[in-house]
Amino acid sequence: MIKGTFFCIDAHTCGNPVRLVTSGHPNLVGETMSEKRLDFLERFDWIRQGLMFEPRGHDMMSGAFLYPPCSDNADAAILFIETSGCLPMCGHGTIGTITAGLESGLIVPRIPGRLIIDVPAGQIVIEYQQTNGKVSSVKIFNVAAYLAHRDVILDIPGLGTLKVDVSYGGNFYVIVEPQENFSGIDQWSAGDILKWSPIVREAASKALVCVHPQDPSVNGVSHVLWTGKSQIQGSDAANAVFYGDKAIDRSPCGTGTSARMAQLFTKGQLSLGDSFVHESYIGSQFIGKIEGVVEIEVEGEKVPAIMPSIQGWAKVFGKNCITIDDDDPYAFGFIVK
Ligand code: PYC
Repeated sequence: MIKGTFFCIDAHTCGNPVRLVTSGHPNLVGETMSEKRLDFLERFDWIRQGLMFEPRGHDMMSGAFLYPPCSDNADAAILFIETSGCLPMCGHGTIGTITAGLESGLIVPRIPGRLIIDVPAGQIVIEYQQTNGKVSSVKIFNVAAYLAHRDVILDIPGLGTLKVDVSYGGNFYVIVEPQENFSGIDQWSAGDILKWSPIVREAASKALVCVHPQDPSVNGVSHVLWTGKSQIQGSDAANAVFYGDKAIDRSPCGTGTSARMAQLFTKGQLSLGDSFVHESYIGSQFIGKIEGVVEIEVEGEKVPAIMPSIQGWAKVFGKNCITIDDDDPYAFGFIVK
């Protein structure tokens, strides 16, 4: 029996996939996108698995549903779906969703060039450029980002000790900079990153508590951000972000770039107003900027946070109609480990 039929627009943001699902939206319970995200995960996760995992998706697949806004001031809302679950926020996913949504007419702005979007992590503002129907650039004014843990020593069996930071930019990131037991992403193969990331993530998860102070449903270290020398002219830094079970982000990673800027700001290496061109593992670039500085309260203490922006582009390349039929033994997908 066919359980669902989903029309999709396929795009990529600086190389990383975004599948915007344009029909087959389940009705979600909740007042906010955070509550709707939890409802989706509890009752409709088969849709994510069917559309993201092989054979309809792949290790890097990620996507989104557009929903009506939850807040009076917003234009629309986004639910992110990924191989790893439903992220509270996804930068490359937002850039792809906004591009595909505007170009297809699914998103109609109240003020041309500007959108307010509800996402599970909070509310974001978008500024975009569109000429003759095509969107050439999307800038996200992201949720507050902050350094959650600094200079933590992790013991990684087979690799040795690593000194890491954990920073929040819409998801919690373990950030690993070059040091004795890690020579930098320019020296490591993709295979090395895929091998060590899950081990580092598990070690960080065991050692540290990461819970967002304003929304406890946003918790846990989900991503590992490795740094190293950049290869492309104009980049201020380079990174490779690991997520899910086997994915390296092909884009420079929007929430990762936000987390990295918060880390560098708190450690005195970036200041208010600085821009930060961040390079991905395939050499694509996002332009980050520290737009504002605020304080947030974490466990009764005021900690510095930044209001980051991230600017990038996406290209739409196809449309498809995907069915999930429970007659198919792989209706809900699989992951090869
Ligand atoms: O761009 O925020 C991002 C992201 C998260 C995981 C993959 N990309």
